[in-house]
Amino acid sequence: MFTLQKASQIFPETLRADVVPAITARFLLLSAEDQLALIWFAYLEMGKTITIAAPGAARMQFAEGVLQQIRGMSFPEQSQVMCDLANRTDSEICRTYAQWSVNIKLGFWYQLGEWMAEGIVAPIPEGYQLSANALAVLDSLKAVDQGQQITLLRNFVEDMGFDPAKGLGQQVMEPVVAPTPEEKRTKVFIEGVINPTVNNYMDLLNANDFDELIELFLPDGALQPPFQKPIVGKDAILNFFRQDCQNLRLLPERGYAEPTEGNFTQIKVTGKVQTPWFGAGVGMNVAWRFLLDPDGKIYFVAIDLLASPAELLKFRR
Ligand code: ECH
Repeated sequence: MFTLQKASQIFPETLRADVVPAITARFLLLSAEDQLALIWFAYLEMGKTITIAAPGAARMQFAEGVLQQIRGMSFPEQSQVMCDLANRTDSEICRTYAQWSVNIKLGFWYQLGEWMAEGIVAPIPEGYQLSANALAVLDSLKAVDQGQQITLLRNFVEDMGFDPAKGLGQQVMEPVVAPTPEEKRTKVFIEGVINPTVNNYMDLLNANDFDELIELFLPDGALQPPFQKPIVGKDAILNFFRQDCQNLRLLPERGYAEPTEGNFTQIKVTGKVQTPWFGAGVGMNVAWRFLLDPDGKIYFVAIDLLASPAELLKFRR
């Protein structure tokens, strides 16, 4: 029988973008000042080719109080708050920040970035010199593809702040959007795979229909997001969908299904994913590795960020 551990190893030939955790680890060794300046330089550089969408009001309302508080501070105080966030100092603002869902955190930094550019919030000091290590990390970041770059930025932002409960505390998230009305939904076509569960998974996630989507999973089913531990059980997965997966665009391209032990089926699909933050501007190359039970329910699905576009075509035979 399959265990979670064993399930997570299906399709072992899939090459993930391991540069992401590698660069993240090097980034975390830098000083807070270097971290903030590096993100600023990376953000400016990326802004030349991709445009970030301004977050909606629904998302921003939760960060509004802290943002206004920061806006009212002197430049040195503002710089201190930003360094505290990067240093994960135990402070009021750092604790509040840690409770926000990742999209609220990104919206918060988006606003600070706007205010830094407008001179309302302390900028990175003019002529700031990155340390040699920070320069090397910035170079590595610039060398990876855009899907990997935005994943790195998101990781950096997600890890800031002070969380005494280490992610187990109450999370503040933006309101859940209504599912797309039936007549406006689209259907994906996956070359090489005709499987109702897999197609429904893609279509329901694209329609933000999380209540139906979760019914595709077994009660002890698991979902493993890129570079994370599996999320186990329907409640936890549904919570993750509502919090992290609104308005994603899944564009699966092709796949391969094969029977495996115990009448289970393993299916690998590759394609692209777009985030609402960058829309069609950034297509992340991903693989979905599904393990379905004999009734077609999802026991396990992993989403991997692929090392290179060549991985989109790699299927073991
Ligand atoms: C400034 C300087 C000071 C410090 C900071 C600054 C601001 C930085 C800002 C950064 C903004 C970054 C953003 C990044 C967004 C990244 C989004 C990503 C989304 C990936 C989603 C995927 C989804 C995959 C999934 C699939 C499933 O089937 C199941 C669910 C799921 C400059 C001020 C900090 C503003 C906006 C990478 C891959 C396909 C697993 C979710």
